Amino acid sequence: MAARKTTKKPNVSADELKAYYKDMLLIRRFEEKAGQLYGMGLIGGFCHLYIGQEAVVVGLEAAAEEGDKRITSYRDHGHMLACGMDPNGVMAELTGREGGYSKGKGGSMHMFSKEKHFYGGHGIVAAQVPLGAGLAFADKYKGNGRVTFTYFGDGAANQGQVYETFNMAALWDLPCIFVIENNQYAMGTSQQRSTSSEEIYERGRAFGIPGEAVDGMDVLAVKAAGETRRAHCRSGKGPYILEIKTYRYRGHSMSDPAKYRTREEVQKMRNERDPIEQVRELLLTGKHATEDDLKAIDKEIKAVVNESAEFAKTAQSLPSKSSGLTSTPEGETDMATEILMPALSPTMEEGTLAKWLVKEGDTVKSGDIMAEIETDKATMEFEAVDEGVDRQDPDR
Ligand SMILES: Cc1ncc(C[n+]2csc(CCOP(=O)(O)OP(=O)(O)O)c2C)c(N)n1
Ligand SMILES: [Mg+2]
Repeated sequence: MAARKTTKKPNVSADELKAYYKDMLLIRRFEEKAGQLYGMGLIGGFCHLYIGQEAVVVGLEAAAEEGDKRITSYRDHGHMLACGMDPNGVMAELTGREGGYSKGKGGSMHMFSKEKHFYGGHGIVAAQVPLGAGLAFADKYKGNGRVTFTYFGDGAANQGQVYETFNMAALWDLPCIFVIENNQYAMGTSQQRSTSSEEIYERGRAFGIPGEAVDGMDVLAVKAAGETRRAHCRSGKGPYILEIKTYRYRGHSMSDPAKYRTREEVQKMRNERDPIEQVRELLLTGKHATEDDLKAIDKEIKAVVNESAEFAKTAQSLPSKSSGLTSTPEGETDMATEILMPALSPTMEEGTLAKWLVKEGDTVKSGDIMAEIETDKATMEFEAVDEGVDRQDPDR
């Protein structure tokens, strides 16, 4: 049984690198837009963003082959986009529209695509793990050589049904890669506080399932591990555990002010380990792309995401409440974007502006924290939804 860390990186072409850059950027921009629509009251219910974790799903999708299956938790928008589901259909589902993947009745956590072999979107922690083994069982039974990618979190890895599943998957040599997306937190609980052993990939040892840890901020490392372990499963050797060490930049869900960790911790990860920036660097230093090429890709991705948001808004517009905060792209005063207080629950609609974290006139980037609002339930943070100049209008 092998239980070790991988550092191997594949040789990769410029086209492949560009494809990963694009795929990760699509997820990042899509999620930022989803956060923005949530803040505007256009998305209801829970919404768990995947920002920071993009390399996990993009790397594994690069290793997957036609007909392979995937199943995951509620933090699922990235998985849908990476396996080729239509951004318009995903965004429209978030806003509860007829054109959404579940006709607007499933929302963020409940979307499926038989065509793309995406089996959800599951809100009950770890519930997708036995289902993933079931999908793999079906493929083994049919003898079609397909592999199932069963994703779950570090928190879910402490659930009993995961180990019942490991037992059966090992017993029947199921072609299943158990992908533990270890983003270091389960809601507000850090891995150190919730998990007895640091190396979750070793948890298959009792069942004879090998595992390894992978750097989840490095899309090439993820792809390499995915390819090798897919071949393991395909060759009839049974399941494999990939613990992919990653990080989520946002709170657990849109209503989480993330007070259990410092802003510096998040910022350090963003500055030093960002998966998209790493590929950007490889593209530029390897002279595979120029700054202008990358700007053109950015523009293309923004257009796709803006179109999905337009599509998601066209069926009908929902009422939204203004907080009076605006962010204006530099030099374009006719394009102010209102930033609206995200609802924490159906009864939490009011709050007090506790403090501004930027000054009037400051330039902000998408994702920067701009202000804190105190409500009777929690302290909320406002994030900039686009790049621009902060305008604080007290009369609104
Ligand atoms: C059976 C069950 N228990 C508790 C919850 C509440 N809950 C939702 S997400 C979550 C944390 C899961 O964390 P993790 O598996 O690390 O996934 P992440 O959110 O980090 O992607 C909990 C406890 C739930 N949805 N289902
Ligand atoms: Mg987690």
